[in-house]
Amino acid sequence: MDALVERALLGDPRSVARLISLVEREDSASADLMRLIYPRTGAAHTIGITGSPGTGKSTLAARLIASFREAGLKVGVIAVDPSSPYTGGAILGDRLRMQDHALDAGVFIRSMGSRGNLGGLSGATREAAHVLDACGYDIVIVETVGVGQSEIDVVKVCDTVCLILVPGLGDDVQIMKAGVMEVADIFVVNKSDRDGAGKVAADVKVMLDLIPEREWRPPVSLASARLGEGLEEIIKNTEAHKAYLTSTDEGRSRRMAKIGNQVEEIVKREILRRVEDEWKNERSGGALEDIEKRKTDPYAVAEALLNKIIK
Ligand SMILES: Nc1nc2c(ncn2[C@@H]2O[C@H](COP(=O)(O)OP(=O)(O)O)[C@@H](O)[C@H]2O)c(=O)[nH]1
Ligand SMILES: [Mg+2]
Repeated sequence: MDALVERALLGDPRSVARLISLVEREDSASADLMRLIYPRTGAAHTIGITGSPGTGKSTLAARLIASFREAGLKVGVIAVDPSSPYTGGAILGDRLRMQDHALDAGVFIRSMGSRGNLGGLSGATREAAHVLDACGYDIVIVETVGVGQSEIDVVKVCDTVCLILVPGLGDDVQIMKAGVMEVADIFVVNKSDRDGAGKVAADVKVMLDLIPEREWRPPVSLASARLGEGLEEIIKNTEAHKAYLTSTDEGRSRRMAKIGNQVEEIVKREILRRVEDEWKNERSGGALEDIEKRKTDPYAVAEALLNKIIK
């Protein structure tokens, strides 16, 4: 693995891709890899882009990639959205968007499936982001559909969460969707080339007024990813949020909370992994039959299993 890591750290895209495949497997090799690369992380700015399907996340991501590239930054993209045009590393669907970047060595695009089973997707996604960070990508964009809890968990791993809203989707539904609102650091009302974008932005601001005042008040801006409008403001807002995270006490305590959360998640995932392994053994050893015959009971079996995994 060391040679592979070395090549990846030097920026070889194929080695980077292999490391990400490794973290996707969620086995113990992934933990070993993280120990190797974690000291090299910390420089990247990880930006989560979330919002309902069709709000323009991929289109906006492609625009942002172009802007960051113009600024000379290397960009990694993790798409946790099965419908993203870059599914499978290939450019599908709306072919126009990503192909400009497909041949650019400063851009690495990877899509991650939703097959993670140990505590959802967020672990593998975070580790993939760590890989990109360590391998020299200055910006890591994580695109995900803002629909279930697991997607919210995915964006939570990012430094800055950008929620995309659009006019005409039934604002109450999109805005009030439990959980997403609370994790958003930046709001973007996309498709400003359509009617009603200003109204959505005004509604969001009213709603933000109801949230207890914090040092960071999420900015709300209008954009048209299709026309390439409003990008400077989004980038300015992400930079301001990054500065807040690194230079204020509140930002620091939010970063610390995320680190604590990460440790907890790693522990939970590891416990789940061990439970699954051990339970497989017990089952093939006849534990279910023994319970059925009342030779033992579910509680005793569970306790024996717990004793075995907590070594
Ligand atoms: N009118 C308009 N359409 C847009 C804009 N941004 C994206 N779209 C279109 O919205 C559709 C969904 O975009 P996509 O980026 O795939 O959304 P995602 O599902 O959130 O990733 C596509 O047909 C885009 O061309 C915009 O700013 N204005
Ligand atoms: Mg998409």
